[in-house]
Amino acid sequence: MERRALPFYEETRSKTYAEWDILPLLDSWGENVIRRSEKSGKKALITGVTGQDGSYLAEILLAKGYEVWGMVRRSSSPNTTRIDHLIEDPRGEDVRFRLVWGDLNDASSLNHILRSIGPNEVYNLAAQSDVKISFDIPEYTGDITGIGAVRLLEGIRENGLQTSFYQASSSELYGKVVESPQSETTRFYPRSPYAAAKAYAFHITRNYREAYDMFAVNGILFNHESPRRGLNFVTRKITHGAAQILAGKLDCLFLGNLNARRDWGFAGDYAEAMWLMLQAEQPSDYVVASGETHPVREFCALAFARAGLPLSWQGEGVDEVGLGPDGDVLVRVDPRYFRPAEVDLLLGDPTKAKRELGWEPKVSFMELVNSMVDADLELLGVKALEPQPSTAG
Ligand code: NAP
Ligand code: F7E
Repeated sequence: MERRALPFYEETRSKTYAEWDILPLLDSWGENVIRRSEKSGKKALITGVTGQDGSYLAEILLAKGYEVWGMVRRSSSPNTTRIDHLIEDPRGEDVRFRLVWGDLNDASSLNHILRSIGPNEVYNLAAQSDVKISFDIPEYTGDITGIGAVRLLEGIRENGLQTSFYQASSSELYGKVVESPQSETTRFYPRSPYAAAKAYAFHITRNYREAYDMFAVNGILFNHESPRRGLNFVTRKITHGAAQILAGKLDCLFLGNLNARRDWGFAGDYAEAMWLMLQAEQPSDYVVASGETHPVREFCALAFARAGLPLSWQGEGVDEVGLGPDGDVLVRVDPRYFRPAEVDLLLGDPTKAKRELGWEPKVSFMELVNSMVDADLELLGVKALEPQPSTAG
């Protein structure tokens, strides 16, 4: 019997991610990840299922035969766009993907969810995840991104559940880095309210492992991106911006610190690492990274070139501009996007995850850039310009 998707909300949407996001990229990433396999008998709860990572993880777990429960918070407009393609009629038989209302700031909802589902695995991906915005709403960020983790851990402990717990820790913990590359033994130096909140969540997760013998682990994930990345993060802002310029909807893209360097990978690969961590014999914390670092300027140049808008850079500091093939200014610096304290360089060492978990990323940096640009061009219904003749030589 063919399954009929029923939106979580009593509304219909014209376009879902499924229509444009399952790109050739995924050919190199894995099989059609949405296809389900035989039931594994395992139940997983994902907080943050509506986010970038939550949507990939849900696909991966469904493909592995899990029954997947996603926690969704109330919002005034639909926030399930990334998972609409997974939603089924809850009245159907053998429903494998279910959504429940809850919020990381509401312990009673978390306790109720944990008690009634009794999951084998909990993936805590929910967070106020925007570093820049965390300077504007520091207390809220501490409550959700930090204290939220202990609300879940307590819920598991108090309900006497035998549940493995994954905490979405972050390379932002390294902040003003004390060494490069950063590994599991590198000292933390948080540089934002977001990173300070993640530091609390990291340590409380480790503490529950040691104090209560829980299978509770931290994945210290470096930046990971995809066509599903939020528009306020720099990679997606750039790829969407290039597409908007081609569509005639934007004249110039304004960015912040072009010199910041990040270790970027593909979110689908990183979601696979989350699952691997909970299958390990012993609970431990792992760095997940590509082992390469690139400046924002380079990501921007590659993305614009993919769109057929090769840039040449002129000027310095806040006066630096990226000129398009016709000499138009397509990229400018706007200090409003600078942060009160910046993380200048991140470069991860994923040796432990590769050795102990057998984790290997399948999508390269160039494939990531290209797939994000291609997805945004398709989303906005435009094509890349023909490659321009080289002016060099
Ligand atoms: P994201 O796209 O911003 O998703 C965040 C998720 O958290 C969304 O589902 C959001 O719901 C949910 N959420 C926010 N506040 C909540 C609350 N009070 N109660 C319940 N849910 C709430 O983030 P992501 O990129 O997928 O990242 C997933 C996790 O990994 C986050 O914890 C992030 O901090 C961490 N992390 C991310 C990266 C990265 O490069 N992506 C690297 C390291 C660590 P709405 O959809 O309703 O907003
Ligand atoms: O910034 C610089 C900015 O916002 C990357 C989150 O998922 O990864 C993410 O945090 C860099 C920074 O990501 C703009 O200053 C320049 O140096 O894409 P981002 P992030 O802050 O690294 C970590 C691992 C997480 O854990 C977080 O949850 O790019 N940058 N110009 C800009 N950044 C933004 N957002 N916008 C700009 O215009």
